[in-house]
Amino acid sequence: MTRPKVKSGEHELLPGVKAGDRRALARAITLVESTKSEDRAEAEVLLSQLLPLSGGSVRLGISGAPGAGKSTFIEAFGKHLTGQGLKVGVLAIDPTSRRSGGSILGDKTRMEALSRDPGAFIRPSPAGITLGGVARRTREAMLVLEAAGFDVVIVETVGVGQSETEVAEMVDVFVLLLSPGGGDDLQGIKRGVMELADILLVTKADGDLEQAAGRAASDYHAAMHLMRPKYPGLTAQVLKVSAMKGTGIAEAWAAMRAFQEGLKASGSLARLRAEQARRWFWSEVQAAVADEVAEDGQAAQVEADVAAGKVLPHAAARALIRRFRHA
Ligand SMILES: Nc1nc2c(ncn2[C@@H]2O[C@H](COP(=O)(O)OP(=O)(O)O)[C@@H](O)[C@H]2O)c(=O)[nH]1
Ligand SMILES: [Mg+2]
Repeated sequence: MTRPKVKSGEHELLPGVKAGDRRALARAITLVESTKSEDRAEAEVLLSQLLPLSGGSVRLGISGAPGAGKSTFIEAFGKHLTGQGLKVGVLAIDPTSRRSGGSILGDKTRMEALSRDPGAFIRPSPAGITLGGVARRTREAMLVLEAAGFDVVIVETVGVGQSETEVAEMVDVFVLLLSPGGGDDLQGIKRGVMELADILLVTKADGDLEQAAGRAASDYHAAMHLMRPKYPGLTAQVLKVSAMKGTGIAEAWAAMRAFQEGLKASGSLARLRAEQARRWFWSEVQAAVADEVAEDGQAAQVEADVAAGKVLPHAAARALIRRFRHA
């Protein structure tokens, strides 16, 4: 294959992505997910051409413990949005899917209607990507979807690990789904994840679970008032939804949109996105420096010395960088 695929300055996937062509979108995302260095160079050409077209989406993070009802909710919510003529992209981050092997399949069957919807584009987690690679891949895939004119981009993550913080750092509105009757320990959801939430949705507010959902909603409402708000004076809203009955979905969307609009009107959105871009930049600097240094012949020996307790990591890192800079 000849690379990069650029004709008269334009990447060959650019027109297709701009037109929202699904094949072009899928290929573009595969390209940005690739870790091969020749693909990386090509991805950077494409991404730099997409960047001026990006930024127009409502960026939503949706998190919650396994079983909280994320897939079912996203399907109903996505259909609600496409029903209004909006284009919806869904990017999944699921570090557990590689181990259990089951969740992607589950998501696929549950989001079947949405994945067939011409107004929606669903991209499951790629297999074999490192957690460190997840953030970049997702941000860049988000950029591709934005450039393609998607109105809403949803990043779905499982509420069990550090990926929540990473997702909260790339979206405008972070939504946490909690199922009723999850128990006192907040269903294994860490307090830290609760603190990231801009909006809490108590799921499965139907049938036998309806009462429990009401109780859970008041408990969470009380709990959120005891937490330090993410934005001064702005306590996270708690709403009840039933993806099964389709209730609360429109209200949830109204709350998310109002939240994002509020951030926009106050200038907070521009500041938030600028801060996110700054942090992303510095994490890329760290990753790039680490990559370069790891290739240095001395690095393995210094690492072994650190592991053996002969030298402290901080001192070893500084010494290695110094040597590297003068090389
Ligand atoms: N009663 C009820 N059950 C639901 C609802 N949403 C999801 N569930 C059930 O909860 C379970 C987990 O849902 P799923 O969407 O796969 O959760 P995820 O792991 O967070 O993606 C499934 O058995 C769903 O059928 C709902 O609105 N009402
Ligand atoms: Mg799921």
